[in-house]
Amino acid sequence: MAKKFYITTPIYYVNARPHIGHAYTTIACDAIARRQRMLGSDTHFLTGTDEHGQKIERSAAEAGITPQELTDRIAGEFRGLWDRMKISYDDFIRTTEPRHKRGVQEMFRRIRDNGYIYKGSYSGQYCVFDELYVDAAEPGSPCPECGRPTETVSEENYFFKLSAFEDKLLKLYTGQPDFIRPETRRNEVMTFVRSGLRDLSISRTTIKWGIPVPDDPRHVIYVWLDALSNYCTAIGFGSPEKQDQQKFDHYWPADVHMIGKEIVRFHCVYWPAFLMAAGLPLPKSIVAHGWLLFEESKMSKSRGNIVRAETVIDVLGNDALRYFLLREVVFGQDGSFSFDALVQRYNSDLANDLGNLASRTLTMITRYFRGGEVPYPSSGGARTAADDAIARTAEDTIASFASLWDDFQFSRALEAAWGLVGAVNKYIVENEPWAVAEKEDEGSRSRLATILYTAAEALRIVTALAHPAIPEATARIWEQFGLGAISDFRLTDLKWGQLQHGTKLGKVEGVFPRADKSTIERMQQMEQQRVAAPVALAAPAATPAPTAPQATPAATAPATPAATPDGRISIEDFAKVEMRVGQVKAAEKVKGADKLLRLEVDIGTEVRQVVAGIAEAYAPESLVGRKVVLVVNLQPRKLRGLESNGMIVAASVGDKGSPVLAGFLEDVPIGARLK
Ligand code: ME8
Repeated sequence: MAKKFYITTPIYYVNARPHIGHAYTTIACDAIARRQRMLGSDTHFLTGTDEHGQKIERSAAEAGITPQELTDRIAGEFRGLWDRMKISYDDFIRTTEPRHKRGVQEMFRRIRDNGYIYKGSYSGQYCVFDELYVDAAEPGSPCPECGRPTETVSEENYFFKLSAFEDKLLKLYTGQPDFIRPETRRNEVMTFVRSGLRDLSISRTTIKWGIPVPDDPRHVIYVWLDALSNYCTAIGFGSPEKQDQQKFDHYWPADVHMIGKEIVRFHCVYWPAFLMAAGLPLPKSIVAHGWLLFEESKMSKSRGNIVRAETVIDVLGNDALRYFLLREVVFGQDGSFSFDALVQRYNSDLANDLGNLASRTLTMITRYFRGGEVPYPSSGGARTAADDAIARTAEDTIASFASLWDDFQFSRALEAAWGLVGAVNKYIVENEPWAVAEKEDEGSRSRLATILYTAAEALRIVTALAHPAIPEATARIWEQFGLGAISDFRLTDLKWGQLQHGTKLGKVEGVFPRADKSTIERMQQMEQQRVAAPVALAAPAATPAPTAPQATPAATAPATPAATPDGRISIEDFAKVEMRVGQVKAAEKVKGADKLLRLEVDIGTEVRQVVAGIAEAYAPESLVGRKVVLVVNLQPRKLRGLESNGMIVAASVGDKGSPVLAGFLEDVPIGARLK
């Protein structure tokens, strides 16, 4: 029976749109899952979205929509992006689905029935951003994870007896050293647990947007118990159906939970403790990678320094993004993203090294051998030590690639594979098959056959190894080899000499067109346009651009972009937005909302009530009499029970996106339209 392999990404919060930080984890899992499938494992790859909790509730309120509307919209964006990126997930779980709710309640029940839940009262600090209870902190103290001020919560809660698991957890970390990877994270976790664990509040009464505690619906279940349980609920935990239970028994425990380093504590301390308390087996390993940095700090929505995956995949294709992230970032450590480094890596490793090897090897076989068939290598006089050296390097590469990849060292595994690419390119240059091809004698024909067979066989091996990392280009090279669908190939069989002579090549085409300076400019422009025109969460989701085109042959210009992938719109589209000059007649704070002001704005034909999120930047009295720009034809929406009829236009400035109102240097009449 095939070995089962179950791998998960974190489920991403729906308070922000996906960026390449999220794509990084998802790509790493996708690459691992693809290799497992090629090894013949019965693979299950889960991803999804985390949709409950105070953070989501607040993001929805700020956007003036219901939590359900927000979660539907952003979950759709995550899923849509993974589909465009051809992520091979087997299941996508949303924590608002009934199958999840049922499973989380069952998890709670089991932990309670086993005696690990009691009722108590919590009075202390809570970080809404990290959804984290902060022990031994003063009111207003910063969150130890993100530094934001914590909020004081005082409520009756259900508590989880986390303190009962200190010894068991330490035993787990020492007895199963691979449970937390890499080692540095394991050491941090052990230090944290050794310093003592306090019981954990696992319910809230002040939040509505969550899963009710079974038999006590005044409480909703703490968002991290809810979220972590997804790894079980998605594969059938808590379902009354027999086949779901069988599925759970089959796939659980997970082989790999892949996460970013900031959520190690939740996965390596809380999660195994919850599972032990529920009497369930523990995952085999939790693998934490570092952060993707952009402009020297962690790429994140709150810092406003994100890069969208769409920009890269529209311009350079999926493989370019995947290869860059897996090759450039040393897994486990932080790594920097930049458009320059991306294009440099793409040109050197993909367009030059692999792209050239593939196109010249396959083109020469088509040109020099009748019917474009793979020639038969000589075992006799036409064979040289250089041919054998390539065969040996290829065999060594297969072995080292496997051990590095299995150890999550993607960068070094790819480096090893590209070592083979480099060796074969050098071998071709040194053996000059184009010169040998000019001679017609039998010895030269045999030498030519040997050189090109050697190059082609090495190329086939690199293609199979690199497939999980760059699936699209490798699938095309495989087809050009005349070998059919690469996904049907079993990596377990991979060895030197499998390429059959007489294999008829397919049509040979370049796979990685070279990128030039304008490629970087195009990507930068696309990102600048996005920053200049941030789309509020409340706006309808943008229509996703069509899937990135296949890269065009090397001879042509860089991949043609999909229809308006740079986000340009027609003048007709712009004309739909009616912006007018208005004058603020009255302004006041909205009760209970730190960020909102209620304004009355005269737009010439009428006075509009507008609720705007500018209270932290403008005192209400400073606005009266001021001329502002108002989008007047937006559908009205309700914020904190007040109808808002229009949107004030402001620049979003700095890390926090502070609003700065648009205005005019000259005097402009009230009601004038902006065009
Ligand atoms: O934490 N670099 O969700 P989240 C690398 N819902 N990886 C990054 C990244 C960056 N700059 N930014 C995000 C949550 N990630 C919880 C998880 S799981 C039961 C619940 C990736 O939307 C990385 O995997 O904040 C990180 O752990 C995850 O996205 C955080 O996603």
